[in-house]
Amino acid sequence: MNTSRSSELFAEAQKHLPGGVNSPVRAFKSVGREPLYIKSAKGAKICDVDDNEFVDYIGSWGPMILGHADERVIEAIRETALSGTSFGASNEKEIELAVLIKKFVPSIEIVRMVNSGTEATMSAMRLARGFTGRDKIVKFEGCYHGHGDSFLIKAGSGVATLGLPDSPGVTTSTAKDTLNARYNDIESVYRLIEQNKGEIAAVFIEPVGGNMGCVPSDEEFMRRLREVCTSENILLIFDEVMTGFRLAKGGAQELYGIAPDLTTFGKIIGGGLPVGAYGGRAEIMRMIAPSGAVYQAGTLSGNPLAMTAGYETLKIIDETPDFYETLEEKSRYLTDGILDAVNELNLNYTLNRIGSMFTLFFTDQQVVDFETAKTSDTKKFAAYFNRMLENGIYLPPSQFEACFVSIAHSRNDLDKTIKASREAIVNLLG
Ligand code: KE4
Repeated sequence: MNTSRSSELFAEAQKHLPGGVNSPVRAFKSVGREPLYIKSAKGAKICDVDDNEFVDYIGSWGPMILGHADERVIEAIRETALSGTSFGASNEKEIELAVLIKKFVPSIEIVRMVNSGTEATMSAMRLARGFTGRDKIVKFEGCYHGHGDSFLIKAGSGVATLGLPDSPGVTTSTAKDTLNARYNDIESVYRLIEQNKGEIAAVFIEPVGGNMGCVPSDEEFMRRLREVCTSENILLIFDEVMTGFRLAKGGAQELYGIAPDLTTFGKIIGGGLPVGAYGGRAEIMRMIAPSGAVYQAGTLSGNPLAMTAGYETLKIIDETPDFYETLEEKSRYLTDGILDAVNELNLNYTLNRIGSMFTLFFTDQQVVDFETAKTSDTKKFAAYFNRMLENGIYLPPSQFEACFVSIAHSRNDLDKTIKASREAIVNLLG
């Protein structure tokens, strides 16, 4: 596969950007090759600067659930842009998007728009501390909540991909207020609560882990987590930046039938433009300035252009009959096909899937948390990734990420992926 133009661009980029990229996981470091430079995308396909075309399972790390460059979204963005992109003032579109988010997610009574998932989780954390008067937070090893200092302790996604236990620059005084529990292990939560009685403001969780690879939470675990947070007056915060509007209209909280106190959003609600949001119970959210004393602000928050992209995306989902059923069908067809080859070859790799999120782990262990995810053979993953790329399939360049199926993936795309996966696995066996 000719990637000479990408190579040239990467060499140039490294003179100007840290590691040549604007987000670490894109550097392809853990798969031992240079990153590709993408010039265009449409539907389920992306095209690089050397005119190589791929079936895309990154979807910009989740936002592109409709597929890339959906005409209706592009047209709405174009139309809005003609009247200006950002005013730094209130506008009708921010209300429209807020109303739609509340329609989809009943636990949201009040919501604040921000510009990224990281901003959403950082703000939700400050709010939880302000509301409870407590300092500590509980997160789960392997979960990733963006790059806010308090979350960069045993985090997933790029932190795990690069094998960084924690990040320099996070002060010990910050780190001491972050407690790490084990995903799907309620006893580890109980122990932290006992050891920090009355000091924990919130438990942050990805209700379905997407940043250690795809790791769904156990229903009983989630039920007991809700229960103990309620009884201990600890806010339960669902980080649905990835799962929001991905797994169902109401996200993972709809699937699990659990109402968190706060939820953070990102990705899909921006329809490909930078949007994050956090919201939840009115009595909590009203503490956010200017209705309350907890400060949070943003120059581009709620700008009409990004609001339009998000609103149009959610509206299309809302108006497409059987949207999630179709997505489920496509995703099941794909992963059944991938597993057929794995089973026929008597390999016992683990494939976790929930809705249109999935990960093939190169381990024979059940993957239920970060520890078991880390038993995966990342060298095998890298070889599989590169073979798939050569075969025209673009997967997340890390064992510790989730793949995303969009509504635009055709049967032909899925068959091509299944065939490529079978070939890549046979190739692994040498
Ligand atoms: P952003 O700040 O990247 O918009 O959102 C941070 C974030 C928060 N919470 C969850 C559950 C997330 O998955 C993310 C970001 N996800 C990664 C992909 N695993 C973004 C990709 C990247 O870092 O380049």
